[in-house]
Amino acid sequence: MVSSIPKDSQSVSELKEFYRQMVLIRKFEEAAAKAYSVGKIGGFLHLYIGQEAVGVGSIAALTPKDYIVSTYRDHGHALARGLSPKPLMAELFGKGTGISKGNGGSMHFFDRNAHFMGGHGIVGGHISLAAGIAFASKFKKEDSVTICFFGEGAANIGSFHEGLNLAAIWKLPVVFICENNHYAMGTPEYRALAVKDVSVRAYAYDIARDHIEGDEVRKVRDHVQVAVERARRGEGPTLIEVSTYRFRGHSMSDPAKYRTKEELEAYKKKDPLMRARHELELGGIKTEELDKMDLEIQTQVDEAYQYAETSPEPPLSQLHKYVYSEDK
Ligand SMILES: Cc1ncc(C[n+]2csc(CCOP(=O)(O)OP(=O)(O)O)c2C)c(N)n1
Repeated sequence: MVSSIPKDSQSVSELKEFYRQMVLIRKFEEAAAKAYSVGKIGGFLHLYIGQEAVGVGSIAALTPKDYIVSTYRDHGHALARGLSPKPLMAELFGKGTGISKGNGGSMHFFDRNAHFMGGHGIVGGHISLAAGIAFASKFKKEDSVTICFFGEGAANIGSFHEGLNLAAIWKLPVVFICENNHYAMGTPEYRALAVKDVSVRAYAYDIARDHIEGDEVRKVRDHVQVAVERARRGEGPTLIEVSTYRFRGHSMSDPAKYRTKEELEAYKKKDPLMRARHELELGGIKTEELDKMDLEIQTQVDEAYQYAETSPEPPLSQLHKYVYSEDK
């Protein structure tokens, strides 16, 4: 691991904030996994553990007026956007205090005020929705950029190509971020993907491209920032592939037998949290301070868990609400 040491106090405090967000995501998801295994969470639960630096670094390049469109693996993106862990955990528990009022669950976090436009369960379907959101903000002259996260499996879906084509033609302010964790459920990328690097598909639409390793949070932010600024200047979309790895199975029901222990251990050596922690220590932050931070975040997660557990179920009368738009 080649470490890049934060050079000044501003870089140290920035990295500290990124570390805090990444630890929050990890501890939030560890708590969620525990709740799932004792039956407190139903439906699906896809964990982001191992990929934290991608969401945190990318979202750090945005302003509050920018939009985020995510997949079913959306917990990390929502937390990096600054959404409170309490309504997010309550959503996992299907409670009425959840961010989507308990109607959506893990895959469907949504917060319009925070410009967090889901949480989507259909692989790749949301990529053309992101192009639509970018079109709307361009049309309304909002000066907002949309970023859209998806996996390498989604890059083989028709909606990926439709979304990129329209975004290119209309020079939409959108950044497509492919989080290549090398497996689509149990399918390794080489069995399903015709290219070795998804970002080369940008050539087919004559748009900008980039490729980054996803274990260094500040590097991810720097690269995504270039693309976000390009989009904001009206110069159109970028397709970025970020190479990353999920440490857990595809979802909680997947024991991940299709990959070797050795492969997993090799990627764990590139854990983005470990890297950030190491760089902070090299930048002069004491281990005790980082341990204290970890403990404070654990308390925040424990409180979110408690909030979710003790929150009421949504009322039965809500069952058909929020399904179709209603007269105001
Ligand atoms: C259109 C569609 N086909 C299949 C599925 C089932 N499915 C859910 S996740 C997934 C794998 C997607 O992998 P990838 O896009 O690489 O994202 P990752 O899960 O690795 O983050 C599949 C096939 C689905 N939800 N939607």
